[in-house]
Amino acid sequence: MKLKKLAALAAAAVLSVSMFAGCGGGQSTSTSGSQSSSTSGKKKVIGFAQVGAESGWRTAETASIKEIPKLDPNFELKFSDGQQKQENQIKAIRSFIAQKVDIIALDPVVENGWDTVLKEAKDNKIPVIIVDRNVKVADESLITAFLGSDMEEEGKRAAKIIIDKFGKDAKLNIAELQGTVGSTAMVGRKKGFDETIKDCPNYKIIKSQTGDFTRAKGKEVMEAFLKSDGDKINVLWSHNDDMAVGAIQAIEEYGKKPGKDIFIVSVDGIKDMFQLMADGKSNGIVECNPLLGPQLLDISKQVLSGNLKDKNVKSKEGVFTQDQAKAELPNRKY
Ligand code: GYE
Repeated sequence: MKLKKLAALAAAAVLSVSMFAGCGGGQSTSTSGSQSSSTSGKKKVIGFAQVGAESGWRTAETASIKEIPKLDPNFELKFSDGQQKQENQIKAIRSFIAQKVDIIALDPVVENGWDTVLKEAKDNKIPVIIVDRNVKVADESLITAFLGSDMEEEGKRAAKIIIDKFGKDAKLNIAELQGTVGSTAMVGRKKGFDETIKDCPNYKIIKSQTGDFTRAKGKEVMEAFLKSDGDKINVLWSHNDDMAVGAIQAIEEYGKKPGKDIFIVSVDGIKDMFQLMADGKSNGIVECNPLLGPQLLDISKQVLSGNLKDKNVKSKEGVFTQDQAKAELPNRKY
């Protein structure tokens, strides 16, 4: 026990040094809302370990989470950006434990590898709420609650947009841009999509590679796909909008018309993608809601008052096609 506490304190010290150095540990931590509960004895503190800043979806989620102290001044938020690295997120959790936060909220970059650090949180009696992506742990009691989307359902919805357009018997060569390997968003979306197209004997995924959910990598990987199979690909299935935005640039540079020569479907629903769809350059969006701050606050209050209503809370989302893009654009909040 003593050793563990020392390790946690050391991790906190390393973190605060890197904070003051400006970057250092490849991870940044910030606090919003005044005085922590550990010093004032009043405010409840949520420590949020974020994945990174890889996409428009992520930026919107971070902004929504940072609203928490404004929505309820009895709450303070400690926010850490893991820069897409699990090791940074583990350090952040250890620092939150050392700072004795009231709740740890984790948006995990990948699903596996959290057992040890979440056990440390449990040993220190700090409830853990998993947000957005999920974790796989042997002991479910390490998790107090989960809030996020049904990623498998999103993959199914993406496949259905394609089936609705072309029918089950069409001959299609599909290029797939995968999200971060081992993340729930990638694993779930792939599974849901693959299972749904099993009914379509001539749908073939001829290219499939990760673009790590970023525009830059989406573009780079699509360029490589086009170079080898540019004349064969007629559908692009992208696990998120940002990679599709990058891929659309690659398709245009290659001399093809995105949305016409290549039918494009992606997940998230960021404004940039709605704009591209309104311009006729993409064909379908499966919405994934990043505005999770208010729901996280609500669940945190339930947990702290000992009245958790539901251990698994799903966020609400829809599906949009090209004909709806112009009308929906002014309503987009992210
Ligand atoms: O779709 C993607 C982001 O985990 C749901 O992560 C999230 C995904 C989102 O990078 O844009």
